[in-house]
Amino acid sequence: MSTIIDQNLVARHNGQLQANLHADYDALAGVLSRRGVDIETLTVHAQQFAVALPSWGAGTGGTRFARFPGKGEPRNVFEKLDDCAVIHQLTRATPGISLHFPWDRTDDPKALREQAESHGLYFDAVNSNTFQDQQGQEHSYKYGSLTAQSAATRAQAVQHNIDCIELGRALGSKALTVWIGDGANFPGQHNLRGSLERYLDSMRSIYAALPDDWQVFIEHKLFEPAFYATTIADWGTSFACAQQLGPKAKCLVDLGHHAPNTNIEMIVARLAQFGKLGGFHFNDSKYGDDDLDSGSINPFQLFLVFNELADAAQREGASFKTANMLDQSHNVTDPIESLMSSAVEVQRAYVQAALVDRAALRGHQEANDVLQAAQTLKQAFRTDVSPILAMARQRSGGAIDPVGAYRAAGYREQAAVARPARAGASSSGIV
Ligand SMILES: [Mn+2]
Repeated sequence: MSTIIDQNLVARHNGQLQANLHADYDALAGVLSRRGVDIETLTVHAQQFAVALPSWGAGTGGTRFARFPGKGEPRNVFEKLDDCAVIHQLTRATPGISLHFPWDRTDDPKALREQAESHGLYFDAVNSNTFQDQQGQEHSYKYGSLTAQSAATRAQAVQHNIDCIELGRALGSKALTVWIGDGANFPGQHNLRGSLERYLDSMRSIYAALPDDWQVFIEHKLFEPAFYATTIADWGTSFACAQQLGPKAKCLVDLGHHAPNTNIEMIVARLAQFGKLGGFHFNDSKYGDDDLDSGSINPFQLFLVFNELADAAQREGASFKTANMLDQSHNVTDPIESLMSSAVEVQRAYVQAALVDRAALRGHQEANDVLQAAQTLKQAFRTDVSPILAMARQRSGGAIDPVGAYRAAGYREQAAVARPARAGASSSGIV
């Protein structure tokens, strides 16, 4: 596997942190051992974790008000791939990349796939985009895409999704994620039921184009850009549509796409129970679809989501799988640093969830010992598993301190020289 940052530099950086890591790891091993937990099992578990990177997260996203680009931002999908390779090299937790078309469209998918494979990367779900108009496009999506009143507009949106499947096939992807901004800004703007009927009709055509080993993920979002009634606004609508479409259709949960205080872990449990949990877009939010770094606002919620995933995995065994992806927009940080930090935070929740004593939890639940049940979860959440994560990274060839190693390597400074900014070259956004 070829690496972008010199592995000797990573090894030297790790060397400086080695002694402290071993001391912390040994101390944690002792704590866990008193609880009957083997730290080595958890470290192997951590090494198996993977979350895919959003190609669009490699650049500065901006808000509805402004975008303040950073230095050395990737200007095309090949440069995005390089940044993703750096993130994976240092974290060893992000081997997948989720592309967004047409932002990441390439006429040479073979070259893109070869570049990815040379860095040990693969392509996770591909995302279609019918929430904005592209240059030269015949029909506008101003009044909707898959739900548009105009049959020609709907057909164009369906064809774009089919094109995404074709390009995804060439890249080795196995899933298409569909998020639409369709909806209404005014009561009466459209017929609420008619809009969903047109959506289902369009999705049936997309579903029919899926290869046998593919899935389609329906991503719901409460509001924005439609501020009165979004067609696919909630998990109930998403679930109903996935049921209507068939076994290859599943629901995708973006953590930021719910009303404040929504019990997202319960949505996860429901979708898992009924076999319709397809995957995630991880991020965090305070007010709405803020697309903040994962775990930066509400790490307990992230832990509780993974607690449900651990429960589902225990019930269903190896057949239980979800497509896990990050989906963030970085406005004030270096996107590479944010994505590395987020990958580690999601991995942290994954390991903490594995620490939950499920037999004890079940016992407390059955005995109605509410306090001890809550404490069982809290004990796992309160455990600082950082030494396990760092050890897992190091053993897999990554960095004990990914952000520290990244800064020491001077990657951003080199990218700033190699990638002079071009007007309009960035393709990042909030999705
Ligand atoms: Mn998303």
